[in-house]
Amino acid sequence: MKLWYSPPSPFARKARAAAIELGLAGRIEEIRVAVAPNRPNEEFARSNPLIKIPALETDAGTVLYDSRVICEYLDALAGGARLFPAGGDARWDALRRQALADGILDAGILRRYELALRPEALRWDEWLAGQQRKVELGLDTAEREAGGWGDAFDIGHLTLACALGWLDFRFAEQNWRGSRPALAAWFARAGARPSMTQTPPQA
Ligand SMILES: N[C@@H](CCC(=O)N[C@@H](CS)C(=O)NCC(=O)O)C(=O)O
Repeated sequence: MKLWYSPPSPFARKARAAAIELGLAGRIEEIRVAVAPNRPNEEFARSNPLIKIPALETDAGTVLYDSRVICEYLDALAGGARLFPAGGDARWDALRRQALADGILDAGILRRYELALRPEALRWDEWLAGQQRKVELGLDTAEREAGGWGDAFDIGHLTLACALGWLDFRFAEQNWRGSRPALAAWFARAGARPSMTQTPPQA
């Protein structure tokens, strides 16, 4: 299998960390690719028409995207029901948690693009604040839940760990831990897993 990724990408990290959790990393060749919404990578577009990472080419030659599909594919390849509970409340809880963490990342990445790519004169402060509100409310929700997670680690926890690691990487000055002690304590444990320590975001 081939995985298109870039070192800072939290969504690509989801796929890389899932592969490690599932014992599949050795079967994946990682291909580094540069993407940015203002510079469409036309060569990569031939593999993923959305021109986003991650994308995974299976051994059968099918290209899968996005991170949610790739992670669930890897889970199935590893026998199933490892990161994605098979059914019942546990499944909906894990998928909802994944959506929460993906949503934190979506809002955070839109802010990152606005701040890093859009010319300063064209920035829209209310829009930036609206995205930040989503990040804060998402983190507050995780804070209320984190005390009950123990050492469970499903796709929702994995995604949240990627999101928190990315916030530390891109927006450390926001100090998300400041008002969220339960989430901070959880992340201190989750972030120590090999799947996390082997995939830190890098510039
Ligand atoms: N929902 C997608 C989001 C992927 C995504 O936004 N990836 C970013 C990098 S972290 C990207 O490729 N951005 C390029 C662009 O937006 O053009 C997923 O879960 O894979």
